[in-house]
Amino acid sequence: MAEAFEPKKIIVTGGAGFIGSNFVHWVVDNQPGVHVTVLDALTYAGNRANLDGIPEERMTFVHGDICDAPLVDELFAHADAVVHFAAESHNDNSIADPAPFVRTNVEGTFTLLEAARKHKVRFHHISTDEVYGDLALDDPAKFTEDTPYHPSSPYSSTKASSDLLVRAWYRTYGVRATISNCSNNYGPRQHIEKFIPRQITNILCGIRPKLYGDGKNVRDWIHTEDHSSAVWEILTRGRIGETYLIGANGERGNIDVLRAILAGMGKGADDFDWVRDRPGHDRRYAIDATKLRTELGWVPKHTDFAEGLAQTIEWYRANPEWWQGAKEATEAKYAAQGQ
Ligand code: NAD
Ligand code: TDX
Repeated sequence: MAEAFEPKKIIVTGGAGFIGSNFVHWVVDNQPGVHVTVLDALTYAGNRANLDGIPEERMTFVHGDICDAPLVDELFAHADAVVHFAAESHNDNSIADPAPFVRTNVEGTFTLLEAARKHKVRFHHISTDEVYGDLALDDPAKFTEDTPYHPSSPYSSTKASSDLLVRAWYRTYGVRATISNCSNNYGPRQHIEKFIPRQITNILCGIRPKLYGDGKNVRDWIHTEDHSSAVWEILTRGRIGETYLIGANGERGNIDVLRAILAGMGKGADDFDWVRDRPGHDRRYAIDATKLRTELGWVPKHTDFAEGLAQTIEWYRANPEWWQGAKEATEAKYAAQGQ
């Protein structure tokens, strides 16, 4: 039977980013007795405005780095639990410049684990299905918790490294830790460097969408709100020392996702450019979330991808001030890479 845990004071690292901010809003909306302290360095991917509207008494925002050991130590002295989202998160950036990925994803996780060990703070680590490498397009298999680690990119190898640190700190020091490895998220407030928002904002700017390689790569899409509810279940009812895969049976080819965006925005099926492939590009990800569903009874709410995508398109259309400032530099960076 899963152990019950009722945290009252949680630290959310990376809470000003895409998934972290959606998680903070979810906690504030769904868990009335919980206070959240966000620790975020506000890198290019973090945005304080992502947390607008949250009442002051529910959240404290700390502008700081997860590698800052004295700061982390001070915050952990007053917390029951940490949910660790902070990371460098974009594969293409990791190929161009891996150094910040090693620092934040590996050293940052190490710094947090040391503080969790000292202050006996419950630790939930947010990771990715990319640690398992990729599957062939014609392979009926999906990733499970027993799939061997086989990361491909600098990004996914640093995430795999951080997972291994968490496992060691659980086994050696008894840190009360869990890990979740989730598939590709979509929804509001995702940085426009990522696939879905890049194409939506390209169309809104009159730029043609860009598809890598042959466009047949498959990603397993999950709405970020479903990721949030799954993380809460694991934090509060998951078994200590365990890993849970999070996914919602959302496998789709990139070209199919792009064509759905084009159709949803009144464009033709071929109104896009083929561009240079990502080096080492993973072919397919697919999650078997049986453990999470059967052990914790979790079910996703956003199972209609067309509806979730339409809402996401609408969010970018309605919030141009959120993304316009970053558009030119993001596209210039891609153009320099032939993408
Ligand atoms: P993001 O890039 O949108 O946000 C990352 C946040 O972390 C930003 O707010 C940034 O300011 C902060 N940050 C970065 N370095 C920091 C540091 N050194 N100290 C403190 N804060 C720092 O990322 P995301 O897409 O929201 O991903 C969040 C987490 O979820 C990551 O751990 C990622 O590996 C994981 N994940 C993402 C996906 C996905 O589809 N995006 C899927 C599975 C897992
Ligand atoms: O312009 C593009 N054209 C394109 O074809 C971009 C930006 C991407 N792609 C392709 C590459 C991937 O096959 O689309 C797919 C999705 O790309 P990303 O949004 O960069 O996501 P991915 O590399 O799959 O990684 C994401 O999911 C797992 C997150 O960024 C990671 O943080 C998470 O761990």
